Amino acid sequence: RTGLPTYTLAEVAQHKTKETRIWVTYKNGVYDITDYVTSHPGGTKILLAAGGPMEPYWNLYGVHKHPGIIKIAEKYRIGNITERPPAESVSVNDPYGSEPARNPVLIPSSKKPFNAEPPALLLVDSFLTPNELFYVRNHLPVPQVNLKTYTLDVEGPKKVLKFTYDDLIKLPKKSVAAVVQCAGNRRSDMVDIKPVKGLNWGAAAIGNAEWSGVRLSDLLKQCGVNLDTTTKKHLVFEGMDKGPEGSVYGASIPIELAKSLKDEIILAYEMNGKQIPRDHGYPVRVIIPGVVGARQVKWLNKIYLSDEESECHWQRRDYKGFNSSIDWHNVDFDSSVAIMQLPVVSAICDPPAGTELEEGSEDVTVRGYAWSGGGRGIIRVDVSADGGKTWHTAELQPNGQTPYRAWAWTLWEATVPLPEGHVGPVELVCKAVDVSYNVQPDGVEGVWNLRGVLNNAWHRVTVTVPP
Ligand code: MTE
Ligand code: MO
Repeated sequence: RTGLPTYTLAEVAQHKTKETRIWVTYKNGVYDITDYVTSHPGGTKILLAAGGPMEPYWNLYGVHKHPGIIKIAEKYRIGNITERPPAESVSVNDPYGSEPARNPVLIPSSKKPFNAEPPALLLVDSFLTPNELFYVRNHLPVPQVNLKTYTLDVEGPKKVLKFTYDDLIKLPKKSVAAVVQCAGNRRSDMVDIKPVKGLNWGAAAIGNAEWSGVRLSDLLKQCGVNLDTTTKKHLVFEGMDKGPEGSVYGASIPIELAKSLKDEIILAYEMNGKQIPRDHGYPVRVIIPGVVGARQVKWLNKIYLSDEESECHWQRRDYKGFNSSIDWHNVDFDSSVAIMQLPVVSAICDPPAGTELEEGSEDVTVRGYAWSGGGRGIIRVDVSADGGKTWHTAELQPNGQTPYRAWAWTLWEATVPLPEGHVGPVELVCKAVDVSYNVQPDGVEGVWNLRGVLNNAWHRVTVTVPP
């Protein structure tokens, strides 16, 4: 439409709240949706697009794919955008020149290598996190893999077997619903205490998917390895993604852990019933349920047993915990243990921080996730709407998991009353208890560490009731 004022994308980006009015773009139109927000059938989710394009969200939710919606939108049109975002130019020498396309809904914390998380609000919509919304944690460029020439090397004591993709998919298929969580999830809450080195993850560097593939034990057997009797000390995995000096991403788990998980470790070629996307390890990644993301090696190239831990930087010089008095001048990475099973954690996903509740709200409905490493199921989640003084027990969504093999997460919901006539800020807090009665620490201070990993402190989110 012509005759309307024009705005730059930067101008649109300044309109994200009711005070400044809420603007979004669709194609080359600018829309002021402030007055539409409260009547949106999808609730406040529409605010995720505030200050930016609607397309990523419309593509996510099929309900928007009908012509009527454009008509509704046109009522709110206030202008046109002056420019299109510049197309990213790629140089031929860029090691990141052949990265996969990504869903624009993901919020990047770094672009090369690509690291991104979805808005946490979207995590609680489904027990299984959709592939295109699953957080991405890459340390290196995504390798280009040709299915026809791909092989997975599995080294036994006497022979090395090379499994092609076709070999793998012919073997019995096993599925497991399991969380993959980065040790750095919720790192951004640690930064307020003291600076940490690492990507500034919010609370969505976690996802829960159904992974399908081949049992590791089946491949090992074919190579003459019996996990029960082996005297080797570590099970080592190598990826295909290479750094500039040729070193590859890799990881290992102690053999005792491999023994206890046994048939549950899978070499997955499917994620939620679809071929694993490139960002998540196409064509094959290992899934070690209950264990930190860093060991779930993607683009799997090689598996072997060893008396030594993986030599990889991210096994030996990273992804370890320290006390809060250790900093970069006195850290000795050899003095700590590589993170494996993660501690119990939970987070509030809905409402997002900063949400304005409805005027006169008498209660607030809070939703989130909880999970613990090692298959320890969640038995309780507590929610507070007064900064942690009083608690309400959340309702746990049934997830079909057994208590000591609960690899998947637990989604929960609680409606918590607010004091009568309350206006102003409300500090929402959640904390979970696992089947071993492990609990979360109340504050970040005690668990702060220089790399900002393992933040499982009570999760706090402040929202407000307008006057
Ligand atoms: N595997 C390879 N080959 N390269 C990597 O950079 N990152 C690890 C792990 N496996 C990584 C990898 C880390 S730290 C995490 S948290 C998970 O993959 C993230 O998995 P996702 O990107 O599928 O969410
Ligand atoms: Mo990670």
